[in-house]
Amino acid sequence: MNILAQYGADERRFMDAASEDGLSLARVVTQHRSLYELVTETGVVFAEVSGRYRHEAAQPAEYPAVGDFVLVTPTHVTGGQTLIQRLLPRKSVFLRRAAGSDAYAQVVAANIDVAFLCMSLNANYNVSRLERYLAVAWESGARPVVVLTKADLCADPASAFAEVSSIAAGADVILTSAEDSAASALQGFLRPGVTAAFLGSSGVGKSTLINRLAGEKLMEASAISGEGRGKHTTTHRQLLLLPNGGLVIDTPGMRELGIETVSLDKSFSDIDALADECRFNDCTHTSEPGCAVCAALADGRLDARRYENYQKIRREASAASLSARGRENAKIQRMFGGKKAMKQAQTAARTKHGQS
Ligand SMILES: Nc1nc2c(ncn2[C@@H]2O[C@H](COP(=O)(O)OP(=O)(O)O)[C@@H](O)[C@H]2O)c(=O)[nH]1
Ligand SMILES: [Mg+2]
Ligand SMILES: [Zn+2]
Repeated sequence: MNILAQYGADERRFMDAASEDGLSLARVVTQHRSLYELVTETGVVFAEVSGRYRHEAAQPAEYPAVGDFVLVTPTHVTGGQTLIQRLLPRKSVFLRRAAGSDAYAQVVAANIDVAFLCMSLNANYNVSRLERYLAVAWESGARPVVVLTKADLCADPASAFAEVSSIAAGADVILTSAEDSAASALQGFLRPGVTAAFLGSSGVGKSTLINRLAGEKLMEASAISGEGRGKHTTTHRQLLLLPNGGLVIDTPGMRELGIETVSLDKSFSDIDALADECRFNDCTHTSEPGCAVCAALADGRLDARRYENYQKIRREASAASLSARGRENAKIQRMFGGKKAMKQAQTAARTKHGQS
């Protein structure tokens, strides 16, 4: 089997690559700042984006990230380093918003089929945070699966499981602990060519689960292709090929998940259904007359914590889309910028107002 097919490339990816003369297909397995580690049909290579790519990329999310398929100019053409020339369309993308002033979207993982949302049942347990992950995951295009870890550290895992199931409608929920063979429950979601990303706070047990899935037989792409000579690397590869053929992405733990875009109708389908009954189509479910969401909140059908969290996520998502629009305007400003264009515009404006 072609190594790229093992790494999740389907017919469509191969066709995309075949239609581009001189470029070949690759998948990003690790990124260290501007240096990428890629799987290509001849094994693992290090690469950077081309000067043109850098010039044309308008924002961080347009750069390749772990899981992305890219088209590269191979070394036998460049005579030097492999260069990434193009990013192929993402079939799914898990985005977060950077904290602080640098409010750009960041790609956590691309082209994932399953998003394992990991939360531990000890101090990390926080239903509102899970709702936030679910809102982002449903929007990503991947299938969300909730993985509750460290059940052995929880006095009553069954009730935690029930609570999580009640807020995660539409997503599978899996309970794992250090002792059981959790790997087998997760294995059910993985098949050859399927990519799953492990997401969640640092310390919840993502790497532990991945190590269990991988066992001792962690496959190295360079070994498979027989191109391993002198290429031993100490880098921690984020995208891994499992012995059974599935692919997993270990993401660095996130302290918090800043919202970029969300799908509230899927993650809060209960509130979405209530909202259909509100008197006004643009109801914000705060103080409008005839608000079915407020009514459900008042008579206890809707949990106050869940409602507050829904409003919080909604506010963050709309602030994010506003600032994205602001950046778009700033870009247009830059495009029409340049002193000459500005002077021409000023002259035209004065003429129009009869002041010339
Ligand atoms: N008690 C208990 N500890 C666990 C379990 N899974 C992982 N740990 C421990 O939690 C710590 C963090 O695990 P790690 O996999 O590195 O978390 P990550 O940051 O999400 O990748 C390590 O000390 C693990 O040994 C579990 O199911 N039960
Ligand atoms: Mg880890
Ligand atoms: Zn309403």
